[in-house]
Amino acid sequence: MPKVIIVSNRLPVKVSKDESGYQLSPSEGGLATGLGSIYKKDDNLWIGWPGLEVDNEDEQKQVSQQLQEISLCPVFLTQDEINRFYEGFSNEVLWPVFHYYASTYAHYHRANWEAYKRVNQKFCDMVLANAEPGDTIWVHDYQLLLLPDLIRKAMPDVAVGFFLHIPFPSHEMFRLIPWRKELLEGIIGADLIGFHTFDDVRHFLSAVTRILPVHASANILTCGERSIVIESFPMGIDDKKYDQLARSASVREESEHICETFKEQKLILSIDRLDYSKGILQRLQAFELLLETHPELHRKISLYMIVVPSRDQVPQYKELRDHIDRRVGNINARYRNIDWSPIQYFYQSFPIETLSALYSTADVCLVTPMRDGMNLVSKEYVASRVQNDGILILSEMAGASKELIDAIIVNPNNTHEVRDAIVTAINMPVEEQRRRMIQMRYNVSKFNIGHWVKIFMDRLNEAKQYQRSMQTR
Ligand code: GDG
Repeated sequence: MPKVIIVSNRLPVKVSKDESGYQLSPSEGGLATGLGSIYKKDDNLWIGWPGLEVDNEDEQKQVSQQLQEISLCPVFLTQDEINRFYEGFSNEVLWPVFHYYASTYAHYHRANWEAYKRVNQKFCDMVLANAEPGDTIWVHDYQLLLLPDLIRKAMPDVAVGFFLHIPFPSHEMFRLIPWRKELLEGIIGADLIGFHTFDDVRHFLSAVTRILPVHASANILTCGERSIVIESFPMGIDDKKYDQLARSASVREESEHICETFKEQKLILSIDRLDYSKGILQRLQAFELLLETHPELHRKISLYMIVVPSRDQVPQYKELRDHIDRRVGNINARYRNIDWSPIQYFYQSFPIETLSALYSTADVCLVTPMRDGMNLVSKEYVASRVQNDGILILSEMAGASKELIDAIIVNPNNTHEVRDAIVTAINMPVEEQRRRMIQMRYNVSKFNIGHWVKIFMDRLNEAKQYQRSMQTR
């Protein structure tokens, strides 16, 4: 029976080591939940890096066996590969360029590019060791752009799908990368290429038709004998999980405690991974402007800001963290008084129950990335608002803004506009909040993660069947 193989840089599991050996704890992320319906079935599997270095062969065998029991298959990476393929190329070329930060943060080192190629080949070898003709392979994200073509060349009779979780930049930005041609050749090895938004599709088509000898008609790319389908598939979340969490007794108890702590204040929530693309410093600037120009709001609002540690061994991220620390310190030092601090700042990760309690309690959720493929936090906030109230302020640069049109949409670079949006939000009548929230909840629930997985897989099967019918003509 044909299998489905999911391939992503990271496996959906946290692997840690203690005295009794390796411990596995499943990831709670949305992607892991959504794809759980696939990789846990029949002989299907998920291939990826387990997230820690295991250099001893016996230990690698032991970890592989443990992972195999839960349908996961590890690709082990050395420290040098992690430094060059992951940090050096994925995070210091592709991430900044794709988020429009090329001139500030991109570093083009040939040795890192060579490592990127080698590691994509390593993933390919693992796919080939497990795949058979007729199988379906779904490759995820910017760390594996070369993989679709490597797989297709070695095993033409499999269906290959590719989905990019981050934005695809305009051609003018993409063309800066010295290895742009090779990257595009890698991606178009897939039979179906998916992005979060129609803008990403447009940018991709524009780049690929300028750089490679291919032809595009609507969303179909023709490359020699092959036809490749390019489409947008906006990713959803596990809405029911957030709805149920928000209604659970333990989360309600935690919410009551938060309400009590911030009584008589409007609570504004912000949650991001530490990243320059998330617009954290610009958000703080808008909040400071609010405090400066609206003294009547002092003691009446609090910004609850969670920044989840990420890539903080990389110098640019460490620097960003220091800037955030300083800025928060300055704002609090300037405006706080004995019984009120304008910003509650946490540089740590919280259990999902605490996130749920914050989502359900916060009057406003402030999501203002400078650029974001989708942004799941905005959807999780909506799914948690079981009373149909609350206001989402959302950056127009997040993919989610194309769907959550009942949010207050802002340009995150416009500090005055973000400041005004906060004022509008905290004064918004409940009927207006409900009208907007009901619409957004409908959207988040209808186009949830299950729907996303289903339409991508259905479309991939159709695309491959079309390919086969063209070849047998
Ligand atoms: C990439 C793209 C795209 C956050 N803090 C905690 C925690 N989180 C969880 C959230 C959410 C996830 O992390 C963050 O997802 P985002 O979508 O907001 O952002 P990225 O991590 O940058 O994801 C993005 C996504 O891929 C999917 O395609 O939307 O554009 O950049 O789920 O809930 N989870 C826990 N504790 C925390 O403190 N447990």
